[in-house]
Amino acid sequence: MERTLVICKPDAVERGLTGEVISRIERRGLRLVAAELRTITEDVAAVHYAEHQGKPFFDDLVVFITRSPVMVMVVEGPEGVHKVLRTMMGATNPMEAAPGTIRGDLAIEMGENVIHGSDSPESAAREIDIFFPGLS
Ligand code: DAT
Ligand code: MG
Repeated sequence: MERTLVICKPDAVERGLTGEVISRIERRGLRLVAAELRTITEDVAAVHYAEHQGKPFFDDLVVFITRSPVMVMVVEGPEGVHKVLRTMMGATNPMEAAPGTIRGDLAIEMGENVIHGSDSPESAAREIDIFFPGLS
């Protein structure tokens, strides 16, 4: 089994889409290990998005992810679950996300793309430890 970190971003919570996102994850056969509505601080955002520090969109990303509560979740499934989640999420830019994916069905703007999912098992372990220490 493998665990990955998923975040329903502020736009998703504001639009009442957390149920839709969680429902898709559960219907796929994946299991929630932890889930909590939290407001991410600037410091935690900077650690979580450390790989993007210095990029032109970094400041906007931090403003966005800290603007209102998010639903942070640890999701468990078979080995490779992070890839399953990434496939379900669709492309980073919702304009390019395939229909049937979460972003392809529920989003249109790059800056408001509904969901975060870890991009590797190493990222998953690092990110889970930020939000739910001990659960990776
Ligand atoms: P993903 O969320 O698909 O893992 P990422 O890790 O490359 O994508 O980027 C994190 C978030 O930053 C992404 O969800 C939206 C934003 N972002 C990425 N690239 C961007 C860009 N070129 N312009 C504006 N925002 C961007
Ligand atoms: Mg990423």
